[in-house]
Amino acid sequence: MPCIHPTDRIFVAGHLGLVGSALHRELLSRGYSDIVVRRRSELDLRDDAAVARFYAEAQPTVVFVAAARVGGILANLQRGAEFLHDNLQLQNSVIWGAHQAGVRRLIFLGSSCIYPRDAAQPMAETALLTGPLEPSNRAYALAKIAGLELVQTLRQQFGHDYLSVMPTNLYGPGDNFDPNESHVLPGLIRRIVAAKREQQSEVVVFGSGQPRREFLHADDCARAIVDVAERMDAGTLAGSSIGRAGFSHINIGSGDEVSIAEVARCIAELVGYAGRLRFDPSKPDGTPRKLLDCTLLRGLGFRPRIALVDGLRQTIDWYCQMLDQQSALLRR
Ligand code: GFB
Repeated sequence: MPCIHPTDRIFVAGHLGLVGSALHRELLSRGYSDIVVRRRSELDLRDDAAVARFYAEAQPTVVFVAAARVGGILANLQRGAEFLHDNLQLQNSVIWGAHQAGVRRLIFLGSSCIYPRDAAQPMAETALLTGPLEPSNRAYALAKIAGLELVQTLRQQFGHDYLSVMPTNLYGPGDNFDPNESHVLPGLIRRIVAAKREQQSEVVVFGSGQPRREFLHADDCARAIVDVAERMDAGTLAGSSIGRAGFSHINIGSGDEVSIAEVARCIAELVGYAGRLRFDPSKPDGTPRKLLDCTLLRGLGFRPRIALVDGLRQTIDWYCQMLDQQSALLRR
C-alpha cells in the first residue's frame, strides 16, 4: 500500500519558501490534486490555537512541515533567540496539532546543521547527538533537534507514521537574496552580479573560503522528499539499519561538495565577472564541512538530476531577470 494515496488531502506548511514551493510543484506534478496551503497572513503557524482551528476545518490527512525561520550564518548569529523560539513554537503547533487532529502521515524537514560540528564525514543519520554543535547555528539546530525528537516520540508512543528528513544546504530560483538573511549562494550571486554590473574591482567573500559545503537544488530536494514520503513508512524505516539504531530521520544530499572559494569562483565565471575575490577572515567560517551520508536515500533509488553548475546558472539567470524586471518597473 502506498504511503500517500491520490485521495489524501495534503497540507504543505511553508509553501512559499524555497523548498516548500518546490515541494508544492513536485506534488502537483505527481498528480496529487488535493493540496491545502495557507499564506502567513492567513495562518500564523506559531499560534497553536489558530493551527488547531485550521486542522479542524481543513482536515488534512498528510502534512509536510517545510515552514521554518531560516537564514544564513550571519542571521543565525545575530538572531539566535528568534531562530530558537519561532521554530520551536511553529514545530510544536504544527506537529503536535497534527497528532491531536489525527493526521495520518507527517514529514518534518530539518537541516544538516543538526549534526555535531566535528562529526566524521560523510555524516550518517547515527551521528546525531554524538558531539557538540557548531556555535554559529546552535539555536536553530537545537530547535530542529527538538522537532526531530517530537516526531520520533510521537511515532514510538502512538505508532504514528511520522518521519523527519534532513536536507543539506539548498539553493535555487526563489531563494532569499536579502544581504542580511541569505545563505552563501544567493549572497554571493547578489554581490557578484552587482560587482559586474557596477564594474567594481573586487567582491568580498565571507570567511577563509576553506569551509566545504554540499549543495542540493531545491527541485531535487523536493523529489527526494516526495520519494521518501511515498515509499518509506515508519515500519520500513524501523526495519532499516538507521531505524534499528533508534533513529527516525533520513539524510537528503547530493554528494556535490565544494569549498566556498571554489563555488565563489564558479559563480564569478558564470556571471562573467573578472574582478578579484577578497576573502574576509573577520567573518565567521562556521562548520568546516557538512557532507551527508545518503546511503539510505540512495537505497530508495534517488539520484539528484541537477548538477551544481547547471543549478547555479539557472539561479543566476532567474536572479538577473528578476533584477531587470524590478528596474523596468521603477523606470515606468
Ligand atoms: O550558507 P551559509 O550562511 O550557511 O554559509 P552555513 C556557508 C559558508 O559560506 C560560511 C561562507 O563559511 C560563510 O562564511 N560565505 C561566504 C557566506 N560568503 C558568504 C555570503 O555572502 N553569505 C553567507 N551567508 N555566507 C547555515 C546555518 O550554515 O546553513 C543554518 O546557519 C542552516 O542554520 C543552513 O542550517 C543550511 O552552511 O554555514
